[in-house]
Amino acid sequence: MPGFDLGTLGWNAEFAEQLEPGLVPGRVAAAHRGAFDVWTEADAVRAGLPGRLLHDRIDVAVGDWVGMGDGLIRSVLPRRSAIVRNAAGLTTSAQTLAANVDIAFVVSSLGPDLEPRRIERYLVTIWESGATPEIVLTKADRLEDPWELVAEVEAVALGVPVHTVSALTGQGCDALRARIADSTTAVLLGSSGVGKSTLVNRWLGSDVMATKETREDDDEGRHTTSHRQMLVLPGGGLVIDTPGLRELQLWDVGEAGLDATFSDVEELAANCRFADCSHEHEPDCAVLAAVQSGELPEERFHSWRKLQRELRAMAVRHDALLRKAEVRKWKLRAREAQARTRLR
Ligand SMILES: Nc1nc2c(ncn2[C@@H]2O[C@H](COP(=O)(O)OP(=O)(O)OP(=O)(O)O)[C@@H](O)[C@H]2O)c(=O)[nH]1
Ligand SMILES: [Mg+2]
Ligand SMILES: [Zn+2]
Repeated sequence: MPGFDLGTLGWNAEFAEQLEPGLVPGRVAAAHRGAFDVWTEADAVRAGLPGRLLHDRIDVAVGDWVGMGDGLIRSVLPRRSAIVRNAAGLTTSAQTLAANVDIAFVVSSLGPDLEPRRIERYLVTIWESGATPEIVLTKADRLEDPWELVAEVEAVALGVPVHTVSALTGQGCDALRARIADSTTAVLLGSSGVGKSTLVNRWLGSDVMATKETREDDDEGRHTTSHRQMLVLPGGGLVIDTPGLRELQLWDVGEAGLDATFSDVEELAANCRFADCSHEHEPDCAVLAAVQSGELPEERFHSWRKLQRELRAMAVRHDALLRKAEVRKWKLRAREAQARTRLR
């Protein structure tokens, strides 16, 4: 396979400064089990990680810029943005869905399964990531009049653009494509079956990504795309197609994403009598007053509270894990010191 022009992949002076001398820059285009497709100036290679990085459980994601040496990934350059979720499972661990992304498209299909609450959750994660969210509503052709649903989404979007498209008729597809500028990277995130890969294929002008065969509506939910894949769009720009996410568990302990997604609630809260108002029972609580008057929809208020609780719980668990790791390190050091004195 021929090589790539790094500039069109988004390489810039900032990244170049971070690269250790002697290493060759490359961008991770796909992640497979234990191996990565890396695009460099010379070619596209399948590369693994050296034992040291494996041991450190280093997190390599599609979109990462890496330093290559002897056919292995030697280093991961600091990210400009990273979309991180809590990996499903018993323990909390971060999983980077995509790195160095400029725009994150939150994709849902227009229909009965459309869930504004799920979109809110995505927005919190993306605002936290450093990328800019935009909302994409697909399969506009299935509805006579999608505008009521679109309005419901716009109500949770607060200044985030909402695009309505149909990959079947082509409606809105070119306008959406135009959002991805030269040398910038977009990622498509959303449930399985909403039409992410169909959209990518339309932009590429050929069926590069496998899509679901049937157009049965009740077929949504089973995965067709199996791994995250970065693609170069004709005319410039990059897009990362991802397998459908069943759920998006929040990660990161900051509240920046929450504040950005719920700036309407934050604005109200600024008018509460007490600066540390919990918005539960305090007198002159502007948030509760807005819920009572109907200015702030009750569901949105509950959704905000729920996400807030989730972030707090995560922060606490995070702290506990850190403390445990510290204690373990301490004990180990004490034992080593003991062993040394015994040897003397
Ligand atoms: N009617 C209609 N069907 C569409 C549209 N876009 C996609 N589909 C159909 O929806 C189904 C799922 O599309 P995919 O592109 O495979 O969905 P996906 O989001 O990539 O799914 P995963 O890879 O599993 O995450 C396919 O049968 C598509 O033909 C659209 O705009 N209108
Ligand atoms: Mg797909
Ligand atoms: Zn209050």
